[in-house]
Amino acid sequence: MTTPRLHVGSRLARVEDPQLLRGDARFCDDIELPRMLHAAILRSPVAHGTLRGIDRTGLTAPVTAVFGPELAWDRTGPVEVVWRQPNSWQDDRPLVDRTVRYVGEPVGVVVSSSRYEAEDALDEVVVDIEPLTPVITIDDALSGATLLYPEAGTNVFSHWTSGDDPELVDAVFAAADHTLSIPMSMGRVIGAPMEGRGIVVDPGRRPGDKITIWTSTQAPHAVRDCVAEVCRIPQHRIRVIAPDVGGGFGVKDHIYEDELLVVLAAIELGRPLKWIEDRWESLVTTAQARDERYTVDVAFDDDGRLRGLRVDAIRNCGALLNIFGAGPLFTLTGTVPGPYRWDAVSCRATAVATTTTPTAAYRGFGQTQSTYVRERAVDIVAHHLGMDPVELRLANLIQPDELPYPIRTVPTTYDNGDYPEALRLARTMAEAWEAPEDDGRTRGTGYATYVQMAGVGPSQGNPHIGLSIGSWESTTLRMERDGTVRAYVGVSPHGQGHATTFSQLIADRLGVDPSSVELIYSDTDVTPYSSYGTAASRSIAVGGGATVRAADQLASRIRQVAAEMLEAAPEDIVLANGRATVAGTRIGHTIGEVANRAWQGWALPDGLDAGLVEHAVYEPEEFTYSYASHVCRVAVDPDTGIVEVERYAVASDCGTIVNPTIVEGQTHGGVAQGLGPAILEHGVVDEDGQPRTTTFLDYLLPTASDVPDIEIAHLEHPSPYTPGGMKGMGEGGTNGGFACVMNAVAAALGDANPRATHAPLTPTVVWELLRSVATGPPDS
Ligand code: MCN
Repeated sequence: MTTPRLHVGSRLARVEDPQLLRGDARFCDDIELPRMLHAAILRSPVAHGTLRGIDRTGLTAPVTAVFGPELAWDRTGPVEVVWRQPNSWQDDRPLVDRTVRYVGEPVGVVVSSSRYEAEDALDEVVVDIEPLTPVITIDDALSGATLLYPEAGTNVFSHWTSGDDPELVDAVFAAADHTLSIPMSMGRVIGAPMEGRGIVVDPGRRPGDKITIWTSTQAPHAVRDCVAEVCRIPQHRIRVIAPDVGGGFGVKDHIYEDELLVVLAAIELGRPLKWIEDRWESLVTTAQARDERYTVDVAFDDDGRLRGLRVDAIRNCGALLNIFGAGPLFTLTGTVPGPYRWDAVSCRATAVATTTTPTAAYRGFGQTQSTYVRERAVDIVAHHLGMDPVELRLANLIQPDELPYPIRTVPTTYDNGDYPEALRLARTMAEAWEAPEDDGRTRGTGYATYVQMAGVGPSQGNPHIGLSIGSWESTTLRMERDGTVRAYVGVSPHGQGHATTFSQLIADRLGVDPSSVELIYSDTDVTPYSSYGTAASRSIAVGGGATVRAADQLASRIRQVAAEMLEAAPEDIVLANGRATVAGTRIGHTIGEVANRAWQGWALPDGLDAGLVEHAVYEPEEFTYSYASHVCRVAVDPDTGIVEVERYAVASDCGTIVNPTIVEGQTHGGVAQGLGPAILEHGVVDEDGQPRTTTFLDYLLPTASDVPDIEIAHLEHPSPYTPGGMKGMGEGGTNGGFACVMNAVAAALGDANPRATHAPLTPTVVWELLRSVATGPPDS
């Protein structure tokens, strides 16, 4: 059957926006309950130490309760790591350990009738800690002089190799005309969603009552599962609701230790309890990202042919392995070959523990890093050979007729598309930019080309990579008696516009207007299960896939009922414009009339049950691979080192585009999140393990004035796998944006190009690079 395309592909205005713009949205902090108390979290003030307990003797503030670590000790189950990378020893860990390992680590909860009083009490309660030596950097961790988990005997959480046989890689490197070994690094990044984390817990009045939790999360079912396991409560007694969520970017894809302590405290007190993260907590205690170091070896020939890639990546995972472990490092190594034909690729990955805030999921989840190391290396190769970086890329890109194409580092294949066309389109857009005025600043143009792995699946592949959850999604559709539709989905949006795009998908298949579809999500008592909610750019490919399936099933059911009413064959019934008509005639009924008949339950076709409800599960057959080429032009001020991103263009393909405006918005936001950590954002920790970027004066998020207009050109090769042909793209802008800006700044630095391999390139770094001697990596 061909895909109906009336609303799919249209620029329908986001149905989510009016309430957000009018201030009518309901975030976690807007939840008010009778008898509700407020929590503040007791945290470790030091990076490393032995927790002796809590001293309440100086307490004068009026508090309802102070819970120390004993709230968790001996009464909770372990917090599980659901994705365990090779050779990993931390499969789970206690909710509150007897050792603290980062500044801000939660060790207890203060509860009072107001947050102000609870905060005052925090100053009077002493967290008693015997200090230990902090371990801050990757080198500190690898030295092993101080161990975070002495019982493990190492600070290496996990390590593995992937890709081609080392002998093949060595042979390719030996045969190549040139090899370069390039040191690179990427600084620590902080997610910083506009709305911080937060949780409101209503434990019910009596032991055994249902516990209702409102929390700012991307994955309500994952929160439910974790609360049940850690707090030892049957799952059916827990209801988790995500109200409106003001951004997540990966950092809200799991429940945190402090939030679990709030759940325990609420149960203990038998009163509703609210905790809302403040900005300091958001910048210090919410999971951070990256903080990685790489050695990138690249082999190539005189004519610019890329031959071999060898990446040694080390990630600072911080104090503990989060729910997805060192997953971003796994994705980095899996996706590093990108859209090029290599003769051999291999990777070595090492995840280390330090006494810093844990690093975990953040938009890109390793693919920003893989794009960066590869695309930066490709530019350096072009620079080394004196070739045009675009021509060098074009000569090495996988051609459309070579797809599907096997990936050298993971046992999957790229699906379809035209990678060279995206790059050519990006170049055409850049060539149309007017020449800049000579204002004393140095210009540089940079490119980045990538393939984005999205829509993870199938589930049966997960055990082979150590992932203990599934990758499928499901949707239940119910057409009401008047022909309006309720769609219950497992994915849980927090800015991606699902209510708009999912209704577009459904509307076209049922022949109704999108305004008559209501999307219902983010409530574990009401919606279908989703193991990890909205993350990994999977919602439209996997959740949308399930929705398309359910809509097709429901359409078939509506056709059968209509056919009986119209004395026609079901295959002759056309659903369009709110009517079910016999093909080629104007004879028909409104869809509401047909729906009413289905719910009345009489005069239905033989064997057809009453009602109009369909449920469909979609298990992805394969990943989807969207792709794009980015290009930007930067201006570097030689006196200050300040970088301005002046022009930016993206040519991208995410299969069937459901809503171009939303896809473009996702790309804009993604590019901003790529640009920021390239030139502005840097999470800094001092030698004692104290975070130094604890306000937005220190941690420089890009503002509207830092992000230029972004031109976007679309290609559209529908996925051969997903129902509807959609591919995921939500993280792509970030993946391309980071590498593209890094390459542009490096180009602006001219001969100094190869040295700009350590991100971020903040004004100070750029200023210093402009004044140091250019020394590229030696050609061996
Ligand atoms: N879309 C479309 N047609 C396509 C592909 C996408 O219309 N072919 C639209 C859909 O509305 C889809 C959205 O674009 O929901 C993003 O696409 P998808 O790749 O399916 O990503 P998800 O919806 O699963 O969102 C997750 C992704 C991730 S992993 C992060 S991190 C992220 C992001 O989305 N965090 C965000 N975008 C964000 N946007 C906002 N505003 N806030 C965040 O925290």
